[in-house]
Amino acid sequence: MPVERMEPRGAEKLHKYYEVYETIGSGGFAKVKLGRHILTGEKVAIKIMNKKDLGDDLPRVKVEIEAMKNLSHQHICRLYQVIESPTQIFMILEYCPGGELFDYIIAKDRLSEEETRVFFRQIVSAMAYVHSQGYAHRDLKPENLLIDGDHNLKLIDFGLCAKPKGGLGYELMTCCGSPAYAAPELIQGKAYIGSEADVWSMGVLLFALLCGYLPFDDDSCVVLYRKITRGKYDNPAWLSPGSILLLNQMLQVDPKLRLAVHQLLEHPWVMKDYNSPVEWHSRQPLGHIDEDCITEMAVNMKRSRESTTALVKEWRYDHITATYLLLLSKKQRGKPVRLRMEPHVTEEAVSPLHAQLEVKKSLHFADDEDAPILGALDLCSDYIDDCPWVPVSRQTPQGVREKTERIADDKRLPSPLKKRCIRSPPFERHQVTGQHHQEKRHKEHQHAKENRENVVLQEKNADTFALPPPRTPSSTKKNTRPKNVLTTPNQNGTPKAAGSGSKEPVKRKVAESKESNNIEILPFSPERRSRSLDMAGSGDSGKKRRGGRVFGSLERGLDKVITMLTPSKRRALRDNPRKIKAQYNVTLTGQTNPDDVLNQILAVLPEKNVQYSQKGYTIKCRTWDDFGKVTMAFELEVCLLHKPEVVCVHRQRIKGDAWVYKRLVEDILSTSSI
Ligand code: H91
Repeated sequence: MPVERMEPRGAEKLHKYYEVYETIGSGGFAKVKLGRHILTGEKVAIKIMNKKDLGDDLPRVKVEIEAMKNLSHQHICRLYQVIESPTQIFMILEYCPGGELFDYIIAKDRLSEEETRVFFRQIVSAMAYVHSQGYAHRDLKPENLLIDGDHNLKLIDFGLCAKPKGGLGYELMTCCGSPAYAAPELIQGKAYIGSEADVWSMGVLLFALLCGYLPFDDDSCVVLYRKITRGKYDNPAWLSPGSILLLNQMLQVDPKLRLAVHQLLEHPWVMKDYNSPVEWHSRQPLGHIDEDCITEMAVNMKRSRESTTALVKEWRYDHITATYLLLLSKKQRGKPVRLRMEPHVTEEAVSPLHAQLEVKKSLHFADDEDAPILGALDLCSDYIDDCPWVPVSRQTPQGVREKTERIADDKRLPSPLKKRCIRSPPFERHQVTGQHHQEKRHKEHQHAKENRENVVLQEKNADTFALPPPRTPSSTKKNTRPKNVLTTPNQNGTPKAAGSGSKEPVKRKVAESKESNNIEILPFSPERRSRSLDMAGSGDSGKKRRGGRVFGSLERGLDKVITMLTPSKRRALRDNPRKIKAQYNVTLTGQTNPDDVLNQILAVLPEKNVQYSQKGYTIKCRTWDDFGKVTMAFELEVCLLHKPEVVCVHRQRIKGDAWVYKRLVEDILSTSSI
């Protein structure tokens, strides 16, 4: 039998252990989705890569995986599991709900020295550890630092980390890497020490934290390289003498004159208010085995603790490693060290954990307030268009069609959104024997099947149609002023002219609102930037038309999706913008009419050479280079803030350089005069 048929395909394996939700970002050739580890109930980030797309970058992925297997530190994103198939690689990673540090900085414009210090100590801690393990990161930037649930930083993206030899430096010499953070010796093609180059990048990062922009920046790579090699930058007036000194010591063109990481650990600026050096040792060293986690796994697997320990110690980065590390993470956050128990064991002898998971699709997270909801809104993303594992429907189209129709008509079956409400005692232990056991097993199987079918239905729907038709038509435009901004959704379905009703004096964006998470939401401040925007790909990209999916013609299946939605979500789809809480990536407007805001943005996009597609209050934006390659993808969604009830714009970068994105969105939002 060919190997491929004997081994479960990567996608099947993934779905065996994880529930997979919406795309939360992308990086290079990877797509990142939110997921949940079924046995522990823990959220994870799933980095998905197609080997074919990776091409020559495949070795980089291998480098990243090997590095992450060797690194275990409180400020480094943890790798839990790697699933590889002949065509795909899935990396299961620690989930960081706070998103990128980059977004946090730009949401606050810049950070105070005190807050910068908190973050910078964590960066120094992570880097000292990385270097102590013999690695250099070589791609340090705020996009590669994520914020976890406790507001701590986690370093990601070890794809460029390696011993400083060979072609990896070349990547950073070209303009497509992260040249703004690259050390002078690196861009000059000199031999360099990785840790010294990392300190330079940390200096650039420190500057970005304290100032909200880059010390060396230019649209032209040649000019940018010249600025970096000269090492001259301006210190803005708000920097303290201590900050100016530290930056100067880190941004030394001669690497031998630059501070070393060990000097940073106890630098006076770093120690201020702490009076203690940075603690860089791992609080979770690789060799240590936690007995509580072993006990729980041993019970679950019906194995001895000894053999369970031996299995875990193999560190194969399979579901054993993932279960152990996720249990440990639960324990460290003070949650019960519990796995979902299944009363039965199947013949599949490889491992009970492995065997039991078939029925665990019925696991629900009713108690989890922020459990992701797989609704049509989440599925409409046309960035989620190429997941080979998703549509079981593609594998058995006939059967699925029958099932989906039946499900949609059958009001008794649980809807996907009811997933949140159905309580199938996930983390309770239950003794089930005899007939009860049989019945329960049957029920669980039924339940699991129904749930799976619902997932299939949603996923299939995602393929077939993106959104129910809005009250006004969707549109896809490129480089042309929207002829019909009349397409804006509004209360009575009457088309409006662009900007109509927005003739009132433009109110400046609200800056004083403090929300639950204590984030002061500030508008972008384009005036800080001296330079006007000159987007990559702004050339004649209008000539290029992308083939492929078109939003719309969605009527088929509309009713089914609507039926699956909760009343509030249904309302959201039809008439009103989404109501959201304040987040980092939200810009408040002073306006109260969401349609006006939407129209104002739509009117500006063509001027900025942004292609967009609008569905309801969401605008998916893209820019292209002259070769037809997408240089930037992001979404703007007009929403209503909960309190105060004002219109706001939720932004999400999907792809592209973070600072170019920042400038473009600043430009769009300020030109829209919202
Ligand atoms: N950038 C370099 O957008 C552009 C939430 C979110 C939450 C995450 C956990 C791990 C990773 C990303 C997460 C994430 C890439 C992760 C880890 C490694 C890695 C990659 C991603 C983006 C990709 C999406 C990210 C942020 C960085 C979100 N992301 N929202 N938890 O290599 Cl090691 Cl690519």
